[in-house]
Amino acid sequence: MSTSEPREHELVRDNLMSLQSHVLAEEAQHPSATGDFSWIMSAISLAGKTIANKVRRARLNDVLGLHGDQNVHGERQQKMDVIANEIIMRCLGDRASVAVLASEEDEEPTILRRGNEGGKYCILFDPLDGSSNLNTSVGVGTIFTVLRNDPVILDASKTICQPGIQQAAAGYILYGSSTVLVVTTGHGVDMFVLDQSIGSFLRVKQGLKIPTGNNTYSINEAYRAAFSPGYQSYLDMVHTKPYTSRYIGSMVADVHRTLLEGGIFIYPPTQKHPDGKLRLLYEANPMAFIIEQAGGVAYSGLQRTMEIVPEQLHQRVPVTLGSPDQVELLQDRLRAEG
Ligand code: P6P
Repeated sequence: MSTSEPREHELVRDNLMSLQSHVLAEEAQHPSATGDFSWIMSAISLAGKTIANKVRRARLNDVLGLHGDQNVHGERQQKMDVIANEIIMRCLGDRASVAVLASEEDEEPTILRRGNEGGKYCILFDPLDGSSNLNTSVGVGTIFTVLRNDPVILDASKTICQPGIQQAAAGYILYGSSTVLVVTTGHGVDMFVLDQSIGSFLRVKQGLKIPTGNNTYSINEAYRAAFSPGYQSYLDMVHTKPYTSRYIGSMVADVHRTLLEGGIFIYPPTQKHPDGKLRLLYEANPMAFIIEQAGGVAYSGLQRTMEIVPEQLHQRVPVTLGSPDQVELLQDRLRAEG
């Protein structure tokens, strides 16, 4: 190599990149960026680190178990649901770029700024999805989506009812054997792992792509009797082929495995939840955004999840997401048998 050519050190290709550096580098690529979004990711990162610490110490701090009240949906609320919700509200609440916050734990959105008071973004989140698994140390997670605020619409509940295709960003933080943050801003999917020794999320994967060819399906078969014929026919099919079943019962953990290894995750309509159990705005849509950005597909029944026009904040939908080759096998049955 001539001395005039720039010398690329082998470590330069694989430099050490924190979430903060990554977000600032992304921001620098968009001259019109104002830094507002960077502030939001900074707040989400702080909330994730704080919740991770609380989750790991939950039994030691005696904050496992039920909070006592029911949440707004009449579901049993875990103490940690309340703690995680408060942490996120405190981390995001003072960011000038936030207009509206909406949580699974709160009936109504929290309006921080409206009209010309500023606030470019609305953040919707499930603060601790799968929290009922905490007492057995199963992976749980925070799911979030970032929507653009429309200051003309003064009714926050209308502003946040945007179809998933309008998401500005989405992600989740999995509190598992490691604390993993996965995020997309519509330009691919990036993955970070929390290095607790330095308190920083470090980038470990860029441009994640969901694998194909993995015959793994993830569904709670206990509800099979309530599934429509198409789902039952799909299950009959996979039972006759070399498939593996993996179901953790914590959406963030099940989707994260599906994203990294391929396969399909399914939560169909059931007798107890005829519209499906999972929430469109702050569970199905953010996960669908990530999976699609990674080259996968996401449906609610036969409809693309991200094209559903939401009617209310806590709306539930069926969820089918994963590798295109796997999802198509189910969609075929739903089209043929309903
Ligand atoms: P089921 C956890 O309670 C949750 O909301 C999701 O994280 C998970 O995918 C689903 O419910 C599990 O529901 O009915 O199989 O226990």
